[in-house]
Amino acid sequence: MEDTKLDLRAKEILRTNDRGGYTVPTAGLYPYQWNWDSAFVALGFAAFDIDRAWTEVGSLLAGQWPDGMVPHIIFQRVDDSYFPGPDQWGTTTSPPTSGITQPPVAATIVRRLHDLEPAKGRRRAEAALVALDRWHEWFATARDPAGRGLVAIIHPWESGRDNLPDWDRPLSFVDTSKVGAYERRDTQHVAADQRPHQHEYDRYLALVAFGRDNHWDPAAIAAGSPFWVADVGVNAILLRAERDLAALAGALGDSDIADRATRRAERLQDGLASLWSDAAGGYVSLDLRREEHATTLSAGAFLPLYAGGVPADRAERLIPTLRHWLDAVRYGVPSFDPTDPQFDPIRYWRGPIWAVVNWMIAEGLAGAGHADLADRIRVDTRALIRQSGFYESFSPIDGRGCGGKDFSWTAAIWLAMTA
Ligand code: 9WN
Repeated sequence: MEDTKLDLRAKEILRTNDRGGYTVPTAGLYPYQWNWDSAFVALGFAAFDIDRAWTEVGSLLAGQWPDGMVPHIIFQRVDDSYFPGPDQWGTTTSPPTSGITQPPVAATIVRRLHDLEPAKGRRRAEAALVALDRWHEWFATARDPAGRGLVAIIHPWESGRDNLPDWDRPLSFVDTSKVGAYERRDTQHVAADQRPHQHEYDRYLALVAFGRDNHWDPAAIAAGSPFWVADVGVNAILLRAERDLAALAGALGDSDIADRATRRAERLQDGLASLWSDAAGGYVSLDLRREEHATTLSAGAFLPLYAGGVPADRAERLIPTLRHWLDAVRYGVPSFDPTDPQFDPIRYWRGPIWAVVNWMIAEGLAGAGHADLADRIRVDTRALIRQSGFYESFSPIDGRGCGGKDFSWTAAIWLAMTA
């Protein structure tokens, strides 16, 4: 298909997945509103319908909890084609939501929407600013009670990179003996070899039960969650989001929020530095219960470049590693080290390429003065979509589409990379 037709198709996918003020990631597999998907969807809509982009942000932030958390799923309209649904989460909001969050990419995108048309977006940017500040403050308190500058995730789903090999060891400590029988719905939509294994799902559900049994109380979860890990992806995305929130607050003349976001960013900058592993040769996740760094690299290793402020000697190690990865596969960027034995080109976050991660890595590279590499990643992303269509993810080996098709965030990134 020619690029002009793909532009039209991308817009059509966003329109078709629009359920009235919020957008589902894809029909069938994911029938609800997801947090970071919605933020990227807003970026895509911004290429042709800025009002609709702001509506997406508004419906996402309307799901904010009283304590500031913005949930990972908003169950706008109950649909049993997805499991686990509202009953398993046992939250008490209306509409119901999950009890966990997702990578906080929203502030970065809200800043972009505002900057596109500052006068037109002012009122909605001001409302979003307050909600985003509360969400980031929640991260700083609920997920970093010790104040070490690293926020914890309590479930692999909070990383958005669900079955990354980084979670294998921390998950091995999660007791699944009380997980009863259940029916997975994901493998009814998508081939099982492109989805997480059953033993991982059992642990995902045990962690949902832990949160539900503790009424999603942040203090109880911080004290006892069997999974308490600093994901390099979430920490880098939050640091970038704090910087963007501070800039947005400055543009809107809110010095209180600007100061708070700047202070939080300074703390996160120190925390992120502690995720560097000389042994792995890059930034990795850290199991905060055991003080163990992950021993392998994922695409998250490059996200501190997107956060900004990576010291020159560390950037000098990351860039050759990225080039080496790109030379090892046909398309970049694989979600996991393609030279590691655990790499699997079609199994979800253990190898496949994700357009949204490519967008963040390319933004980071461009900002760090590596325009050539940023272009290469954008060229690959567009080539994958031209070859295979708007899939959820893609094999780095042969470019085939994996997971759900006509996927909202893939369409959004096509539009964002064209604009
Ligand atoms: C669980 C919606 C979401 C993405 C995640 C992706 C996948 C859900 C699932 O789909 O996760 O949240 O059921 O597999 O891993 O990043 O937000 O597209």
